[in-house]
Amino acid sequence: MSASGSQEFRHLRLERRGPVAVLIVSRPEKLNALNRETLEEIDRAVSAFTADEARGALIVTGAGEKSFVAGADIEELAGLSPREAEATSRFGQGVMDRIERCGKPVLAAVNGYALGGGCELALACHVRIASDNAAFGLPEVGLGLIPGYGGTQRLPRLIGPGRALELIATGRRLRAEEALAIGLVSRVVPSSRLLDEAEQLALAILANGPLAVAAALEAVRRGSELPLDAGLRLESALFGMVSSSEDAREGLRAFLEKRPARFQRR
Ligand code: CO8
Repeated sequence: MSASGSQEFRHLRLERRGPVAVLIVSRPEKLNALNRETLEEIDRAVSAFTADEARGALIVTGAGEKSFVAGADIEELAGLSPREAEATSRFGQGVMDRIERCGKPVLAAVNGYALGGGCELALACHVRIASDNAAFGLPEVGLGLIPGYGGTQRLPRLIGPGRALELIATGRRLRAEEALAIGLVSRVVPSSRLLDEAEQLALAILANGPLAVAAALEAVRRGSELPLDAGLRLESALFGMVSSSEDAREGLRAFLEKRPARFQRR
């Protein structure tokens, strides 16, 4: 991620907080809705983050205090043929997949409306924390559509099919406290504290062995698609792999020597 990164984007801002990158979706006049160009920019920013060895974690948030991302851009959706709609859905799903598979922790700091594609963007992140004014929902059925950026698949895996179907079929909006109660987010904090809390959480993750964190992300992601016995085998295989790293040797030695570990990502 270059120092002049933010100049490369029209609808994003990129900031750095030490080892943490912050991607701010910024189309405030449209409540940060995802048009095609914004999705493409997110894709580029995530791939730059993935390649950037100096940045270990990414926070995704929205500009302003009102909205994280208010969905896909409805004006653009209205002009799509069925074939284009399917292709757009596949493209958006690919962007979300690349976030989920980037190998480093991605945290959504949900600072207001996370509706439709915005909720799906948050779902593709590994950790979600919300400000107390956040509102979540998959309102697509109210537009005569269904979620198309992974919502019908990731929401049930996260909160269970019964609750997910209720939310998807009614399209109703839920506030931060309810999102916390059903496990859609793991923390709710005052709006003014949101980015600091997300950064603290990112730094707490970064204090650990990066190869171990990457293996844990992979175990949880791939394991959620496997039967239990295959998931357990995957866990053991990754455990064996991580155990052979210098970082694992250093982590164990540091504990025994009663000192903090110095992980080197190898
Ligand atoms: N797309 C385009 N423009 C939007 C969107 C959006 N999703 N959301 C808000 N805006 C625009 C408004 O049109 C308005 O623009 P303008 O000032 O030019 O009229 C501006 O942002 C401000 O919005 P509001 O005046 O509506 O602000 P309010 O505070 O009154 O309301 C809401 C805020 C409740 C968030 C309201 O804007 C709203 O309901 N937005 C739409 C939410 C929604 O339905 N999202 C789901 C969209 S569909 C989707 O995400 C599908 C994803 C999968 C796609 C698959 C590919 C084919």
